Amino acid sequence: MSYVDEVIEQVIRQNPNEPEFHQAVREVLNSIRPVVDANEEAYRRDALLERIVNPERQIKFRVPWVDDKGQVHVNTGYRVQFNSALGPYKGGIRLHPSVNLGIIKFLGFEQVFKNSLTGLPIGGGKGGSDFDPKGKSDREIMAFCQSFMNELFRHIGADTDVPAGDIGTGAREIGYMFGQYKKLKNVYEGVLTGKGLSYGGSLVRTEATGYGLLYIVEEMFKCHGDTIEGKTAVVSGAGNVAIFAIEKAHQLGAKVLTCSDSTGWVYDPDGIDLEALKEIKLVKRERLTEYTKYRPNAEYHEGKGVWSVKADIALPCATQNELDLNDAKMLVANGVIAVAEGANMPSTAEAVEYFIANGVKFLPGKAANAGGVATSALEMSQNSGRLQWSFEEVDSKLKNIMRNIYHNIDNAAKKYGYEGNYVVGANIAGFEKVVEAMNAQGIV
Ligand code: NDP
Ligand code: 2IT
Repeated sequence: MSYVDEVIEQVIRQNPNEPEFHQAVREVLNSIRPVVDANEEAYRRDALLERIVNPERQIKFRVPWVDDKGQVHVNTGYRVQFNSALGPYKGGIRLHPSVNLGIIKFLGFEQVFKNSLTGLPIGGGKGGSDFDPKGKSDREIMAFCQSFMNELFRHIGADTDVPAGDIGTGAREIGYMFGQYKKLKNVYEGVLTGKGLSYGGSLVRTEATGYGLLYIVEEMFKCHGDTIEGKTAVVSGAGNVAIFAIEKAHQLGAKVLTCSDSTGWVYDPDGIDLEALKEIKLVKRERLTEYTKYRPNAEYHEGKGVWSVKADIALPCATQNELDLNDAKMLVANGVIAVAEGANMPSTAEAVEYFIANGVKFLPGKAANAGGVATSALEMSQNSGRLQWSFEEVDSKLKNIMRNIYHNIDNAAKKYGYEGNYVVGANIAGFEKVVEAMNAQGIV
């Protein structure tokens, strides 16, 4: 049996009931087969793949908090410090009832290679809790965030591990966590990113993932003699990533027809009204059912459905495995040209295979949504230097990073005979840098 297959089998055996982690490991290890085959003897001797798939450290802890009625709740907190070969662990905190160790491990594993692709000095990690922020008062959110930090603070630091936002964690939550960290450690440092602008945040970080997604799509189109201007797009999600992906898509001249949340989706034939969407989601924290009150010509549908709408570009920006083989077939039948993942692993393995087999230009999340964490790393640089860069400066650095990622993954795919396969390109390019750093640092 090949070394890759042995390690995949081992991961499944040793990490039962973690299907998302298995899926992420399978995708990466299958992609890097050409590199592993060329180095099999040395990699086996050094147990390189076993070291890559085992997190350096996993922390699981109790998070007790009191609701507004005086009732005590207990959630579970996680931080998986996956790989520090390239720099301090870096990755978001997900607050969602579906969170479990396997989901945090899949996200942490992906983060290692994504962070490598940014070209910046950041290792990979991820954290979160099964806490559900929906419907909670600000005081309840603060109580949860403070309790979460009461344990997490001893494991993180500006040079150790720097968490940030993800599903359910935005500027409000980061603010409460930062305040509690400072209180407990008596240190004012860039221990979290995605901070508010008044206390060390970076301009463009809020927009970075969505903007970066469109910058890499733009570069890919440019290299194929095409542009985003005049194209139609379907977007899923209505959170941080989706909103700013829609904003940049509109700025670049595309028309975005859809967005969604966990209860339903919106089709707006005139293009999503961003003012309305921001008001509903960022200001009022309401459901998408409200959208048609602002836009009577739009349609609201319960459940899932954005992938049934005909468009040139599809941008899944909600969550893992939200786009399956049937969705991929509908998109291809409707003539989709490009799919770029704003979310982490939103397409199932079968969907990805179908896109690639049908000549769709497919940009995987670890490349396409890397603009968020890249701008987090720029926030870390500004914090270390006690500086604040202008919007234009950060935005132009972000644009360059996304262009470089595109060329890096495109070249890696070509080098190994997989031209146009950006999944293989991203995994190989991300992997090679991590391996070089791990080899240089010895068996640790
Ligand atoms: P938000 O919490 O801001 O928004 C998430 C959006 O996705 C919401 O509209 C939410 O709907 C929807 N959603 C979440 N879970 C589900 C689900 N199980 N089924 C259907 N819809 C769902 O998160 P972000 O925008 O920050 O994150 C979106 C994705 O992007 C995630 O995969 C995240 O890991 C990834 N990502 C985020 C980055 C960042 O900088 N924030 C960087 C890189 C990747 P509802 O509100 O109804 O739950
Ligand atoms: O998945 C991701 O890359 C993020 N949620 C952002 C992580 C970060 O540290 O900014």
